[in-house]
Amino acid sequence: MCFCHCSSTPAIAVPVTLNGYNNVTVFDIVKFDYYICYLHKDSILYMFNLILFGPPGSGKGTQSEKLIARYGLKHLSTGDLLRHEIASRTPLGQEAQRFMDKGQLVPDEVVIGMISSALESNPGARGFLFDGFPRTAAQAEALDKLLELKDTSIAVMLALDVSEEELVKRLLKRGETSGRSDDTNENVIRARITEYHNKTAAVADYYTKFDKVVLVKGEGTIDDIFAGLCQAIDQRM
Ligand code: B4P
Repeated sequence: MCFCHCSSTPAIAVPVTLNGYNNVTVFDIVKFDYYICYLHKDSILYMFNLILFGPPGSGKGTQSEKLIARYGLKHLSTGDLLRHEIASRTPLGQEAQRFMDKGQLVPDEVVIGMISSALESNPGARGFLFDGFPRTAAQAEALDKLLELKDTSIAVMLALDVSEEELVKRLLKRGETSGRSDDTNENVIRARITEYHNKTAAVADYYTKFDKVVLVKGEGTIDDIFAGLCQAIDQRM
């Protein structure tokens, strides 16, 4: 089969090796012209990594579930990873709980180590959705370096915009049923929001320098917010 000057997607799939990647099928090749190939965005070679950013209770976890279902990304939530460690009563979990119960961020080295292992254990991912990470400038720099080792980078940071009163209302409501100790006490919730302003908001400044931040309205129905996020992603893909 001749690949040269082929300008449309071929009709049959033939495993080939491209740039060291095995089993790339010709379905992945939308144009193959004089050894220059352009790969379709659905190709297994194209990684799309995004950060879902926002204060506690802004809906990162809620929207992440919908986004990974639509875009086939691997979901990495540091909050979920930490809660898993706590539930498994590991030394790391016990250390993390002391910070989380006070509404404070867990030390950088702990969460960076967790994300590094999670990236290592997902070598075939077509892209990652980072939920609740990075939360400090040091975490952002570490993430960039980890992705660089994989020859990839962050494509976009989607920042959910929600007022403080709405955040407190949502988290107290979740605390009625979630069993999460950091959601039941208003003082702890406000401490988390203060921690966000003191340490996490700067992460948006970091990615703004690279023109990667898109602000998305985070109040309204879950479906409307999801539509806003999808629109921002589709423009960057
Ligand atoms: P996380 O688990 O990341 O969670 P979160 O900030 O509390 O909430 P999220 O924004 O995901 O809100 P959700 O969708 O659930 O962090 C927990 C703690 O872990 C942190 O305080 C910190 O101590 C530690 N931690 C995590 N990552 C860390 C890191 N990188 N470095 C250091 N420490 C770290 O939504 C909240 C509620 O709102 C839900 O009940 C939901 O149903 C509701 N909701 C969502 N969208 C809504 C909408 N549109 N309208 C009404 N309600 C809505």
